[in-house]
Amino acid sequence: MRLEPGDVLLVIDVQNDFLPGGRLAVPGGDAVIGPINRLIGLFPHVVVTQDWHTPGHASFAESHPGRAPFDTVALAYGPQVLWPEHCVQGTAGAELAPGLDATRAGLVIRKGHAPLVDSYSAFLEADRRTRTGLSGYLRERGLTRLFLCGLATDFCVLWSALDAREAGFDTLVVEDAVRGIDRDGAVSRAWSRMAAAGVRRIASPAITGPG
Ligand code: VGL
Ligand code: ZN
Repeated sequence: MRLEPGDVLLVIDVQNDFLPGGRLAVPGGDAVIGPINRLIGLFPHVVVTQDWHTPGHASFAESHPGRAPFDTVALAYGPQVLWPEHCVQGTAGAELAPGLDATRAGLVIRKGHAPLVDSYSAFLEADRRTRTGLSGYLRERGLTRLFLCGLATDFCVLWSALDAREAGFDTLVVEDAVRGIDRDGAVSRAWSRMAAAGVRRIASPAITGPG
């Protein structure tokens, strides 16, 4: 597939805490960096997201006495899975992976920074009302086709892809440039949900530059 001027690469949460050795390590998470760096070199536009939580964030198990990671609790907006503390603003774990060549990114969008609201999606917080501004940015810049990559397939990539479709963007996920947490088969369910929403799947070697 040859890239066009309205194409944007959306690099989701390639941050230290999601890599092996991090607080919420995604198995094989570091394997996405090589393919993503190649794609960054090809795309006319690159946007990066960063999970960026306040200390004591409501999505952390540590913030709910007696609860453990991966339990589900009820928050004001509905059910919330609890995670080990991760990607706290300003910490080394929240930094982009040092091997990620993010210098060409035109926008870094930070999400999950409201203390009581999580945000898997790059577009819409977990209250499903508060917008991050990303769809406005993409529209103002005339960007219409989104290629998603990064971590994790079954959470932030999934929710971002579904919301991208909801917002009317042509949406593809780069299958070899994502990895999932994959508890209880969540990755295969994520692929099914994305396919049902009209998200296409592509392999990174099939993507070639615009010229
Ligand atoms: C993510 C769980 C919690 C992700 C972020 O990037 O997929 N997952 N926060
Ligand atoms: Zn998070």
